[in-house]
Amino acid sequence: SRAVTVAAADLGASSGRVMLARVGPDLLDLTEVHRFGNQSVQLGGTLHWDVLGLYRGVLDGLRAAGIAARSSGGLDGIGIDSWAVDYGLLDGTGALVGNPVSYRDRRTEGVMGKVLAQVGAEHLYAVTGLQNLPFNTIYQLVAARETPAAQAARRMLLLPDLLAYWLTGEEGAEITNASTTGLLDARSGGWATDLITGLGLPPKIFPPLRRPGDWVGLLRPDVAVETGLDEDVPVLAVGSHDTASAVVGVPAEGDRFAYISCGTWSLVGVELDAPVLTDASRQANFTNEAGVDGTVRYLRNVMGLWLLQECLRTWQAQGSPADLETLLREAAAQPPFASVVDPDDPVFLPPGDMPARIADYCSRTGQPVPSSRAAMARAILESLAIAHARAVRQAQELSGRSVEVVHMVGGGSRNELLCQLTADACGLPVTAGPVEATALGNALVQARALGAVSGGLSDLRSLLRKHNPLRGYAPQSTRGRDGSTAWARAEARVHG
Ligand code: LFR
Repeated sequence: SRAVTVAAADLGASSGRVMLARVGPDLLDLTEVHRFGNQSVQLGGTLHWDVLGLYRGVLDGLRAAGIAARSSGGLDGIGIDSWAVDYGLLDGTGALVGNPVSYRDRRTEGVMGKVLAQVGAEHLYAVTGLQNLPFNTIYQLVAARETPAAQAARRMLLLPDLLAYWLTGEEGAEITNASTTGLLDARSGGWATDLITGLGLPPKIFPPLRRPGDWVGLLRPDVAVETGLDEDVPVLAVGSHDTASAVVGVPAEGDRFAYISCGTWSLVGVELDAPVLTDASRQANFTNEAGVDGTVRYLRNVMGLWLLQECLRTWQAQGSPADLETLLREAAAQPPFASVVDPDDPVFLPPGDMPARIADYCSRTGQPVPSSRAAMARAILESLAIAHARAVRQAQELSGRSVEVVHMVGGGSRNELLCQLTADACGLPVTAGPVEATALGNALVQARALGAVSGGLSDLRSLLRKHNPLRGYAPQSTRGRDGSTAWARAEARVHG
């Protein structure tokens, strides 16, 4: 089998990138060819994504990828992944109706409660196996059910599928991302039609499903012209939910590992063969999202570095930006456990003045308000470490899988303080890297579909271990099983 050259477009809540990967049986090489910012936009009281800006970023990236790939014989494939749950609606002519809305928009406030009262939380979990987040597609669609855009819709396409549609003209819903909608049946793997009709949503808007590795289609002629690529370059389905691609990109050996895909969110969990649909799992709000190769991503969302990102954005908007590297160095020197928050508190979900919300949380809970930016950063990172450790522990308890190492991947795995604090809080070794696990997972699934590499996830992962420098963090304080350590006491302050 010959090596292939593929473009992996990975869209995150704060930036998008197109990476060029060369993959072969003993080759895995990744270069960034284009990076662009992404920010949601408030418009007329609704928080939108700049979806055309994202599409332009993908086109620019593909053009750059095509140029960079010339020396290796051109591009062999294109794969797209992004964050989950958000979507665009198409009318009967294939035109976008309305601009896609961000999952952080307030239109879903109160909707989850109403839907749960109608269909029953137990029933919903039994059907979908999905954690309840207020922004799941199911709640967004119900919130917008009566709008003219929804009335005009012929199709609902999740964001990576929408971009793939614009590139190829082919409609579909890739399953790893479809599994985050709250409208997919966890057992049958198909759309949960009874649930859909019961909620007054039109079943016809849900496109046929496709799997990672499936052929989506060839570039439209106008797109080929626009990007300078050949028309015969295929778009391939990958784990189009970024977290699904990130989990492929976890360089683990064996199955006794937990992962933390660490970016705007921290997605914390284990990889399983079968879903866990117990009542304890439902109450702990663990999710069974579809992974690549029929695996189950059994995990929980932890609010993640969003808390720090929003602090930085607030300080910047106030005219006194902070330098992240300096801030983290100062945070490392701060006294431990001054104040901790539950990062998953819903007050932290919307965009806005994060330092004020954290200060507020601290005074509400009788803790000192962080007196400096360094103290604020320390409080955030310790709070995340506590939440990481709690989710790793619960994932083991609820699934029966035991964990010997925690893999941190994604942008957050570059944050040495967060990695060390996570190792300490878990009482487990942390292996950090790769930073670009998502793009690597995206590229590996394409390369396998194109026949350049073969085997299961464990084979793809050994390629990752061989070609990526990883960094290890040993836990510096062990967590007593009786819960008497400083970390356990700190956890008790938020989960008393
Ligand atoms: C991470 C992620 C999470 C999903 C959240 C919102 O980027 O995809 O998995 O819960 O974004 O879509």
